[in-house]
Amino acid sequence: MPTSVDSLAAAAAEVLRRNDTGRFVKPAPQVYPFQWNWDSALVAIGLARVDPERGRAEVRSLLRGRWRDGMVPHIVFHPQETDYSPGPELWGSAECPAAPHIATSGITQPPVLATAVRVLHEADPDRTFLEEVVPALDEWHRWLEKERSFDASGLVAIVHPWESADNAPRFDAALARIPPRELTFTRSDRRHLDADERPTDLEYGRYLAIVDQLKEHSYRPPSLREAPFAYVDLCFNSVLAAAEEDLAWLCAELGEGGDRASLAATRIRTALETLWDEGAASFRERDLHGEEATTDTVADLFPLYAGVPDERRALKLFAQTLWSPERFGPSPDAPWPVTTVAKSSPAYDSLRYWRGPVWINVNWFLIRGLERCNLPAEAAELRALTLRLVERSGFAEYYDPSTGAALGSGDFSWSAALTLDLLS
Ligand code: 9WN
Repeated sequence: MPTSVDSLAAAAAEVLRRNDTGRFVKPAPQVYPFQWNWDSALVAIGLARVDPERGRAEVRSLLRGRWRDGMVPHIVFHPQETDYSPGPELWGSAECPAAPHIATSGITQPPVLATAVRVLHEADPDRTFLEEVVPALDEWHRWLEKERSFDASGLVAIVHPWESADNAPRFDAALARIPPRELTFTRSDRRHLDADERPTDLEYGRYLAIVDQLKEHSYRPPSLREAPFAYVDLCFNSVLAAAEEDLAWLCAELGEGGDRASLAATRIRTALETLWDEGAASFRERDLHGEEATTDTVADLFPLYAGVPDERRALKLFAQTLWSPERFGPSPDAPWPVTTVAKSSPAYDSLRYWRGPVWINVNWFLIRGLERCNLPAEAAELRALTLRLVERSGFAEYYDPSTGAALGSGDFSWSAALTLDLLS
């Protein structure tokens, strides 16, 4: 394992080079052979540090999968790779009126892309590139506003767990209402990864049942109330608030009015502020269909990333929640932060995917959030521990908070990309 900053950066850049298919950087060498939405945006943020031109190509490549109504899909199935199931056949995007020529999924993912374009532009200004991609970013955000908002607050709902941290326990109650469908294929993740580290077959059956129902309406349910799953995810909304601000910044760079984006950002941030729970020292999210949401997942801390809490709340959230040894912070028996589920929660599982393990992208969002909320020393502490974890265990998809051991896929692109950003 590399030990110095230079060799860590070189190793990270090498992972991105190896995962580069020529058309896009795949999230991982074997497990994820296609182009995923927020993976590509996070990869572009890392590429901004070493090869901005390649970063711009990553953005262009993702936008090739854009739907005619503006949605940027969660997966673009570039044709040359096939070792992933469920693949393009599940989605049948060719049958959907708004779909592009290239096969894609019918749902979206947290909109990090405008932020990535801003990071690229700050690292290496390129006005022509902005002129090319800013209209697409604006259309995607407008699409979210139109298709996914459910009241005047500006908050949006996700319609599938795959639109965020899929098997996080916050979705359990909502998913329990969905009758699972039979798995008619062999899960490709099982060929590469330990079943204890991945969602169960029952969860997969429910994910597929939601897709089936959404597909009946070409992935555009007549209303969110009629969607089988509709959840006001704090990770997604906080990422959107920050992305709207970044889009407004990009519009200003082009000398264009970014009023819509800037107003949207303010509205979402104001709405997020009202979700603060003083007793829990964190924010609270909700299931649009009225079930009690499972709380105490790291999404509750995401409004930090959008700069929502004032200094008092940010400090309280840090001291009593993010850094609390019983909840998400380092403790003697689990010294690696930030856990994706509070250790005090009955749902906490140190091995399984989004149900406890540490993820580098989550830490990166929180580090930016702490900086933004005026807690630079706390941000530096988390950054140092995050880099130490990567140095020790490599660029894993996720990590066991107790041992720091690598879990999921190795050579994971966004872990490498965000290491480059954290080092810069
Ligand atoms: C389903 C690619 C993606 C990430 C998601 C992560 C995982 C896919 C899967 O991998 O999801 O979309 O096969 O489980 O949950 O965040 O974008 O890295």
